[in-house]
Amino acid sequence: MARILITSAIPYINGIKHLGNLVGSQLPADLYARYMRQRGHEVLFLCATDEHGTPAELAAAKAGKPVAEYCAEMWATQKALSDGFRLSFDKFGRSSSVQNRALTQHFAGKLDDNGLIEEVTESQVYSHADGRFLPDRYIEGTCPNCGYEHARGDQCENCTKQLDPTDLINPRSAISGSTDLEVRETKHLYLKQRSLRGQLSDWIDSKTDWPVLTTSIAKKWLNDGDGLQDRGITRDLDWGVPVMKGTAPWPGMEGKVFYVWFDAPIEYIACAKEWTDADGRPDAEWERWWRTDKGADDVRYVQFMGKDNVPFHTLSFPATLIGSGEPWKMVDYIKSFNYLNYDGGQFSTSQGRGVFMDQALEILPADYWRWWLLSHAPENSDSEFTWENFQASVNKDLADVLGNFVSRVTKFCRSKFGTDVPDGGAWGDDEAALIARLETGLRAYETHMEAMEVRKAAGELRALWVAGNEYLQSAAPWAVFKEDPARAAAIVRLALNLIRLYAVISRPFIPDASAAMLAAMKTEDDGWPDDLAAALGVLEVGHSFDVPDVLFAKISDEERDTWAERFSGVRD
Ligand code: B3M
Ligand code: ZN
Repeated sequence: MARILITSAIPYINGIKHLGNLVGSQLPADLYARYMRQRGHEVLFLCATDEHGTPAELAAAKAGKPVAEYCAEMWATQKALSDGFRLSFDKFGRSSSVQNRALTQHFAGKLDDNGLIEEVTESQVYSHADGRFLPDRYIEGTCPNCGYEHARGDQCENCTKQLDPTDLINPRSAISGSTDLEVRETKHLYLKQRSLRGQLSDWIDSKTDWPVLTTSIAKKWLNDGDGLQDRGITRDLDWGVPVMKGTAPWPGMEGKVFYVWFDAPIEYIACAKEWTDADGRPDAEWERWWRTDKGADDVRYVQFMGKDNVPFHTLSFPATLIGSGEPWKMVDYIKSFNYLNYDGGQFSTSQGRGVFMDQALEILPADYWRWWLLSHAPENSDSEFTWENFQASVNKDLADVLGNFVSRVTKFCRSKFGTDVPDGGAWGDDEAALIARLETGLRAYETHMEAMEVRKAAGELRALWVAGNEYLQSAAPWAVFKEDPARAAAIVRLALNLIRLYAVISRPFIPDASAAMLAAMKTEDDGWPDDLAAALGVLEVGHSFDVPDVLFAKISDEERDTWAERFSGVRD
């Protein structure tokens, strides 16, 4: 038995997440956590909301609420939705927690002690009307290159030219529209990442088993062009972790906060502390997951995230951990994802384009989405959600293959033998062939799950469902019954046990359907089927069962068209 620490990238607080966000980190992380628990490992699965930074402030302003209140409400909303999708976090924390505040300040202090922090004076745009410094992307103006009138201070969206706010013609605040702007001097803390370059490079080189997507992004930032840059870790904002050196004030940094990307990954650690603090357990409990001097050296730590988050997890956060000089657990494996697109374009939070987590659950239960999203996870390339494809997968895989198998077997048994596992007959060559096929498929499924090859795992699971259907079709107990009822009973006995097997092995993908199947078979998941033959004999002669309600309803063309229409525009 191993100990596995699993974190998902922590979703930003500024609104409800779309299905592209979900499949890019939280959902595959949940799949892996569920599987590893089922295999008997000790798992700690953490996620949280990422609550600091300008987007949080602006979203709160738009909602007309104080930012702390907005974040608390949105945390509750996101928590309810992750429960709705059956994301099995051991703790869904908050980066604004007192634990994260203390740890973030602690890390900054350690980095400073180790000579890795530098004070830099820079000039930044201050807006009198807004009473604040403006981050580059909240300054708008005309692009000097192409004349586009809504260019942002960091980049022109129209011609893609990288800009400085001072390049803009007629600059104005993107928040208030005010042109009453002034360039002021301000002081910030920089983390001297360049001096950690050698250590980071060695560490990344030691990760020979990482997915190409992860390693290629890490190496690009480490080596390309200017390479690793020192990084500003403070901001002139009101909302965030106040800049302190440990528990001491930081002279000259009053009123400033840490940059959201500095404190957000530290929340992975703080979240473990939130988890134990909530239950009043000692620090030793979370430290055994995070401190290599307190037992975490035998933890396997796996992170899940979208590809845009990879540089922060392969360079910035490791720089914080290494630079602290303390024995923190470093990540062992980073599973990263490409993007899921929506019907010919991109999912977009700011434009409200695509299907969002709350809307998805209004339409259909979680398992339908979990199955489609995971079986189409954007692993090796971007993938695309279309309503046709969603309908086809649900109807075929879930309704025709799995759902139909369960309903056919249980109904046939009820009509011919009643609702107890029937006695009689014996298994022969067909059953031996099926079991051999299942044995091969199940071990392949396990291999893909271990390796976090999500699509391959889904494909193998589907193939296992198909094998059962094909067996049932060719064994044809309904035909055999007339001549040889005992033989039909033997077939049904195997098929009923297959329902149980499917419930157990499908649990990580479709936990609710799995629970419904186990309840109908009046049985439990009592462990992974390491011994397949034994697992297919758990439901013994005389064991009673129920015919379950329809597990998966088919999506009609009309529903598909209605939803496609409903989600064709933007969300209000
Ligand atoms: N919140 C970015 C995102 O939502 C960011 C991830 C933080 S992981 C520490 O994609
Ligand atoms: Zn331009």
